[in-house]
Formats: sequence, structure tokens, C-alpha cells
Amino acid sequence: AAQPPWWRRAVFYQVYPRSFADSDGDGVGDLRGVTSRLDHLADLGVDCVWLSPIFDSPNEDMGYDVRDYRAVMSEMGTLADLDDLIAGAHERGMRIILDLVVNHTSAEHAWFRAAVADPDGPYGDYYHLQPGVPGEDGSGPPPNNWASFFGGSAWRWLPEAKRWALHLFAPGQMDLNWENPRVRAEVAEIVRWWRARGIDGFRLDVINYISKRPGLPDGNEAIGALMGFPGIEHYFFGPRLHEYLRELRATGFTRTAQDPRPPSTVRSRGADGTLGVPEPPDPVGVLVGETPGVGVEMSRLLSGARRRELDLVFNFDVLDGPGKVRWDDYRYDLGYLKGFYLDYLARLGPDDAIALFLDNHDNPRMLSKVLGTRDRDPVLRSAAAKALATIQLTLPGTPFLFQGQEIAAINQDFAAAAELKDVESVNRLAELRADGVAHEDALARVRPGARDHARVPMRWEPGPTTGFSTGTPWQVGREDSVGFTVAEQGADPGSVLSFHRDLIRLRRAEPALTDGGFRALLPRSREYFGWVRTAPGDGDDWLVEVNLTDRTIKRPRGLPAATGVLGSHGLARGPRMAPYECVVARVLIAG
Ligand code: ISL
Repeated sequence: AAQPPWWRRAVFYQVYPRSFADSDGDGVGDLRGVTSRLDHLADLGVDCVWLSPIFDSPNEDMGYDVRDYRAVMSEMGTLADLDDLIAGAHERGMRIILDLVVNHTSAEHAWFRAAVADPDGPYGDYYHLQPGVPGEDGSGPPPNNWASFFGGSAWRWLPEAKRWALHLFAPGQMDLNWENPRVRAEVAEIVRWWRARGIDGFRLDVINYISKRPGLPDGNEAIGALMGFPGIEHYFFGPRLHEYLRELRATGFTRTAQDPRPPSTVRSRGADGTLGVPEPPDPVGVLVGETPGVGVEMSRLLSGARRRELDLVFNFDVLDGPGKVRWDDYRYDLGYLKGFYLDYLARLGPDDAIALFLDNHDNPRMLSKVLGTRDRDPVLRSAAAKALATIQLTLPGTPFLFQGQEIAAINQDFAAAAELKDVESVNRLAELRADGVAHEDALARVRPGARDHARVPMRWEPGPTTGFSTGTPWQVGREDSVGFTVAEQGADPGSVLSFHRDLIRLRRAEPALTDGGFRALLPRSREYFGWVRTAPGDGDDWLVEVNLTDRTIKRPRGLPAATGVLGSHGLARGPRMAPYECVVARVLIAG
């Protein structure tokens, strides 16, 4: 049978370079820092590293506002440093994908500066520019009622150009006009340029937003109130989205005979982790779409294999509890996570793939959402971190770990508004303060959902700067409790880090855990999450069990006979399961 594409079995790991490792002491993480930590990633068993944006940027939104797609942000290093990182990863059997932000560019991008200078010239049509109305400054009201995700209107008046410009995000993040075939050709060229440097694919930022409804009509007020952002129904899944994605896959990603061979391809890595010869260049690479707001059915239309659009998408519904959003200060119920995945998996066909993720740079730490104020209890913290890893790494799908998950990273106890650096947090705090909310109350309302929690520097070793930098880190990262750094965990076979490493090794060695079938046990239980992964060939089946609660529960009866191979509380499978206890067990052949 044809081999499934590499990314179906791969373990992905998101690096937020700004907060991963700083090699030159300026307090900001950089590419040489990532290269210096490749052995940590290879040892963990990572197959593909996703780098959050590293292109030249004024950093209004920490790199998600690109000024030059073919230059590396100066704080992060140079193109040569990136080439070294790509080679270093490939040499270790790991691939690299970049974060491609092409729904919008920075207002400092040459295209936008040209559009402002001559709105009726060739670059004016690269963006969504609209005329104002006669009035004192010629602006009048914005062209429609669309709101920006970072507060205020989604329109910015450009006095020098006498035009409104659309920005769904910060005022320095100008939405590109994908209706313009020249814009689409430019993006395809950027992709080809990076593919030629050996990049193995991309995570595509808010890629479902690129097609806007023609005429940019006002958003329905009721939907706007429900979704929190008027106008979202006119762009979150626009009329030409499939067409644009199919075209980009064909013109940007797919290699042709004319393409120069990539300078480096990844070394193959066997089931036992041994490295082999370089694999042939992958004709397409991998396209991972970040698609906030799409549901299961839309996800399937965007990523089904026969659709020839994206390969995987991030469906964010899993991160918010029922009726909850990121800003709500609530304890996330893992019973909800079980229900979400059982429903999702039941609706997938053989053509479909699913990205399994619980954390990223835009969300508070899932571990803290689950444990609430008990997230500093070292026993619960370790057990729950292992339970989340077990769910993410043994359900059917492609897991995306976010940096720090492997050492049970938790939220930061930000003590002052000044410690929140993310544009979204800063704007929300300013809005609350402008509404007269007292400082402490404003901080208390923003802190639960702040994206800053995920951007705290990686904790490599104990100490005030946790081995992240020899200088003053750009973001505060207090010692949250002893024992949760890479150095301390790496030396402890019972640690969360060792558990991740052992589980990924098991996953690589056991086809049932990647290509195998899936059968849920006791699907209706809200406290016990158990399932069997059935071997695709004549290998072993595996039983996985998780106690979804912070209470001791009775292990159900009538389960398949199985021997524990990896467990958070030892390998015996007795009549009870400790809080968040998880076990991965080899099913014994009946009779
Ligand atoms: O804040 C959000 C909207 O409420 C998040 O959901 C997030 O902004 C959204 O998922 C889009 O995220 C991506 O695009 C943003 C950038 O700020 C995020 O870091 C990036 O992941 C604009 O580029």
C-alpha cells in the first residue's frame, strides 16, 4: 500500500523563537538559540519543528506583521543562521516548517508603502483600500462595521492617501487583497523561494480569512454580538477560499521539474530512532492551516486529501470549554475534551486528517486551565501534564506539542499590567482602563486569557533567567516551582519530560499508535477515558486509559486484558486510578 505522507505520523513541536533560547544575550530568543537546542528536540523525538514567525518585522504583533518575507528579523539573526538551523534539523532527522503570514503584511512592507504613496498605482490593489467621504479630513465613517480582533474598528484612515485601509488585526497589519492575481502570484513566489532553501512546509496564519465577501458588506449585528467581532461572517470562510488554497498548493508548494533541488533534505529515521540516508525531496511539503472559527465539516473541506488544498488545520473549538472563551477564568473539564474528540473522530473519514493540539502561543497554558489554582501542586501538575500528553500522543491524529508542554509549563503569575507585552493584552487593558476599570481589576480580567502566558521564556535550568538568556529576558519568567526545568526533568526517569520522550519513542515503534484503528471504551463516562488502538497489521493492539479528574476513581470492569508499559503512577492496573493517572498498556492476545 502507498506510504502515508510523513506528516501523518509525525510529532510536530511549535517553537516560539522569541521565548525559546537567546544566544547573544540581548534577552530575545533567536535562531542560533534554537540551533543550540536541537538535541533537546531530537532527543524528545520531535519529527518536525514549526517556527513561529522569524521574518523581518517591526514586531507590532511579534512577527505576525511581516515587513520583508525574504529577510530574517534582525533580533533573530540572519538567513545564514536559518540555513544552519535547517541543516542542523535535517541532519538530526527533523524537518522545519515556517509560519507564513499572508492574510496581511506589516504597514511597513514595501508593497503597503507603495500603495499609500500611490493608491491608484499598481500596489493600491494589493490591499483593501476604500475612499473616504467629503468632510473635514475627507474620512467620514469607516466603510463598514467590521471590528478588529485587537480592539476598535478594522479600518484605518490614511490621510496622505485619502483612503481607508482594512486591518482585521493591529492597525499595522494590513489585509492583503487576494482577489488580485498579482498578490496570489507574489505569495506563491515567496513559498517557492523558501521551498528552494529546504523548508519542508508552512503553518499558514489565519489562512481561512483571505477571501473576503465582495463589496465588504456590513456584518449582521446579531452575529457580530454572538461572535464578538462584527463582520466575521464575511471573511472567516469566504467565497473563493477553496479556489485560492487549491491554486496556492499547485503554484507555490508543488515542486516541478524546473525547480532546483532543495540544498538539503531530511535524513530518514527508523522506528527505533536510528538515522539513515537523506530522503528524496518531498514534492509538496506540508500545508498546516490555522483556521480560527471553522468547525469540523469546514475543516474536512479544507484538509481532505482529495481536496488538494491544505493537509491539516487547527480547529480551535477544542481549546474553549462549553460556553467559555479564552478570557473566562474557569477550570477546563477534561470530560469535555473527551466528548469533543470522540465526536470529531467519529465524523472523520479515511480521507481526513486531524491536528491534535492543546497549547499554542495564543492561549493560556491548558495545564493551568485544567488545574486552576492547584497548577503549582507538583504531584497534580506532573500527573495532569502526563495525562494531556497521553491523550494528545495516542489518539488518532497528528500531535502538535507547544514548547514547554514537555516540562509541564504553567501560566505565569503576572503581577502588573506592565508585564503583559502582547498587543492584544495591552489593547484590552487600555480599553478597560478607558472605561474607568481600576488597574487591579483590569489586570484580573485580562490575565486569565492573556496570550502572554504562552510566551514566557522556556525554562532550561533553575535560576532567575532559567538558562533562556544571559541577559535580561524580554518577558518576565519567574521561578514557578522547583523541579520543572529541562535540566532537572531530564535527569529524572519519572519526570514529565521523560514521560513525553518515552511515549514518543513507543509511538514511533508501535504502528497501532499512529496508523492503527480506534475504539473508545465506556464512551459516556465523564471521568474515565479509555480506548484501544488496533494494529494495522499483525502487531499488538494497545489500551490507553486516563483518569480525567482530580479524584481517585474506580477502574471500570470488563476491560481488555493488557500489561502496563508506560504509566504516570507505575504500571500496575489496579481497581482504582489516582487523580489524572494515565496508563499505556499492551493488549494481551486473547486465549
Ligand atoms: O486572539 C485571537 C482572536 O480572538 C486568536 O484567536 C488569534 O488571534 C487568532 O487565532 C489568529 O491568530 C494568528 O493571527 C494573529 C496573530 O496575532 C496570532 O499570534 C496568530 O496565531 C494575527 O496574525
